Amino acid sequence: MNTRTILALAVTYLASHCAMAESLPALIPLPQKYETAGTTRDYSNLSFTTTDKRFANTVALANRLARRPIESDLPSLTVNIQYDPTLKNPEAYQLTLPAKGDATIKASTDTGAFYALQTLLQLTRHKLSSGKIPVCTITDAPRFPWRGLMLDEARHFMGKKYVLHLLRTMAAHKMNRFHWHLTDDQGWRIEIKQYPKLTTIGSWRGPGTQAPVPKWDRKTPFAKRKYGGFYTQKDIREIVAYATSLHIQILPEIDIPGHAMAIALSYPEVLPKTDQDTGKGVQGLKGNVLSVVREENYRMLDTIFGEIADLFPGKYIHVGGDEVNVNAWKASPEHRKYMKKHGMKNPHQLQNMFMLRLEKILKKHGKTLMGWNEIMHGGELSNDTGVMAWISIGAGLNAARHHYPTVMAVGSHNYFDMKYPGRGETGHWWAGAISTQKAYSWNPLFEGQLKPDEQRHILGVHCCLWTEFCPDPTAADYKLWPRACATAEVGWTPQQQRRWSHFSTRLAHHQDYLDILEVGYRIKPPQAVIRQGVVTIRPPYAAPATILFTLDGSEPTASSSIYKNQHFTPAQGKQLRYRTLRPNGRMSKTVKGAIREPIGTWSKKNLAKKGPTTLKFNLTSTLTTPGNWIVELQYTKGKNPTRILSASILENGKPVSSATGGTTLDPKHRTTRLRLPITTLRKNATYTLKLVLDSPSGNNSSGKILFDLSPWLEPTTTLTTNVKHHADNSPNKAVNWNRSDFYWSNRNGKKGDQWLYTFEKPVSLTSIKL
Ligand code: TNX
Repeated sequence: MNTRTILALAVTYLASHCAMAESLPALIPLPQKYETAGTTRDYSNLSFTTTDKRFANTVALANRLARRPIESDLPSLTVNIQYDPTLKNPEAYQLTLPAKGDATIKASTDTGAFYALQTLLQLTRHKLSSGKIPVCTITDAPRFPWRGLMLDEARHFMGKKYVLHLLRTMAAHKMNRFHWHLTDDQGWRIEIKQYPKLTTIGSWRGPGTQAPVPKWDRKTPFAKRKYGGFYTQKDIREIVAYATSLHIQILPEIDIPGHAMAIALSYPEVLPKTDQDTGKGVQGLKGNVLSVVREENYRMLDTIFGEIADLFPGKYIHVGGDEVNVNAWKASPEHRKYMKKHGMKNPHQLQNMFMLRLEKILKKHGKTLMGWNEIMHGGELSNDTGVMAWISIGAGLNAARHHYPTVMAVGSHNYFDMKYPGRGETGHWWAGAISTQKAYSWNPLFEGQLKPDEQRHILGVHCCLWTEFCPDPTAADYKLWPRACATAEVGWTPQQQRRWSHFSTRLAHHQDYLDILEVGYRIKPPQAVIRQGVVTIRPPYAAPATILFTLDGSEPTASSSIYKNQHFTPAQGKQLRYRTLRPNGRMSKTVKGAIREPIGTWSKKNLAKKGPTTLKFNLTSTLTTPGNWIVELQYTKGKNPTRILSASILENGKPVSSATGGTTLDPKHRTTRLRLPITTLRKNATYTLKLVLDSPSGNNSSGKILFDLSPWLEPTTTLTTNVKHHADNSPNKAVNWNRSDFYWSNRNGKKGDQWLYTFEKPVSLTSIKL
């Protein structure tokens, strides 16, 4: 190769990369194929045309949405929508934006054309005034046919305006299934003409009603007034029509036979007659499980599902089936008699019998049953019954192995009622905190664990917003977005094209589009870091961001100082308060203080091939004060479990503080910390941190090493209790000061429970949190 060829190659390489960086379309979900020469084209307005009737709806909608109120000499760009039968996937499209002449959209259905329009709207950021469009060709089709989102309106009622807004936001991300959790213990939200008490009684709770205030509302304004609401059938028809126009199918859910307290309060006769205490279900409630042997209940359900089937055009109706307290049946003589008569050994067989009868009722109304993964308990179901896996990935794999159409809606990656990680974030955390990265970084197909004929049964992905801790639309938008942007891409984009780093960069720019759509997404706050004695603030995301700060401990407001790479001292750092400001005036949560940069990492590069490794880090500029210093290991990835054997602080080469025995780090146990108390520091001494890590099965493991002063006292404690723990969340973990470890029992507290804290040395405490 001569110099010239090499130069030419280098230029081509650079050109293609610059083109990518410059024209990086902030599209979410990322299309299958995006080809561009890196040039752009100016235009004023977009106008859509077609000669094919099947695209009439999209053309009308497009002309309405894409109109930009601008005055300009530039020509408008005509987009022709054409029928292309070679596009086999009904949701596929091709969008061509040439340097000259008309643009084209090709699709085989109106849905495909609609998705091309969504891509075009994102590309042009319509309403933003730049009027530039990249010259490109996009060839696109979804990876999964099911890309869903669930909203629980039983716990808190959001109302029609919010639902319409949510549907629009979903469609903008090419999500096509809206799962509407319309009933639960705390409320029934859909008018049923033949059972009016479901809404006159079942939709209301709190003062002036028969329904109790749920525990999550006891400290809110909802505890003080009658709370509730429901959709009339007219509202439902309007919402369904709107969803249909956005190519979204609605999956209504009536949660039975458990989670049925709202039905039971309206029509108490639906409950089993019991001769013993039923105990409480997982969520601490009684009186919320329907009788499955009372014939009248099936007539009632037939009527209810008949009305529902008429309202919703989709294929499936979701019947819940989760968390049923089967003790309600065991405590009933009629149910015991039924089991005996039919040779049933366990009450889950009753649930199976109930589901088989519901399958028939739904079939009669032209619908197919779908339910939460517990519907698989107690026996086989029909082949076409859909299973929505929530409790674990394993539950989804199990359903796919049984060849049920399976939707992956697993708590650990898709439950957006879980908190975001970070201080000040609220919400559930039984499935762990869920970052946008976590929502993004998984592959629902599990090719390594499912055979191809099992993978075929995975319909797609689905995120869920349960609303116990989400009282209103503002909270709902915050919890859903941008995590649901991640779900949308997991469902749409081929796995080999998905990269978190690429996605997070696109997401940073995509926020402008979310602002246009008026989505109240969570704005990522910046983070201040201490590095070699200097405090700086790191920007929150990879797009221009405005950061507001104060140094007097007050909450930053729109008129506070704007951060421009100033340096602060660690003492100022303690007073520092800062947050992100968006162009529309919305702000992130405020963050206080600064964190220390990791002092190092471990990975293949510095770990021995197998067995123990000693790592050393200079602490001289870090160790500025005596106190309870903590070394924390945060696992990021890798197959081989790694353990910290010991940690010590060396003063001029001699250990002055040591600790041993951290937990083994793996994908389930991601952090461990050891305490290294320092009572005195010597002037001019050199300090070193010495760690011994052990990776017995190989060095495929990596993570960050943090070293910081503990904000707490952290006395050595043991905890003993007579309450049984759940899984490996044993009492000793609750007092090890590891934020990710906790003690967890599966039952509520009761009289006679004891927790005994023993401190190694006397301490003075103001409180103990349980
Ligand atoms: C479990 S997921 C439930 C819901 C709760 C949710 C909270 C499922 C089928 N049942 O009733 O709202 O956890 O995360």
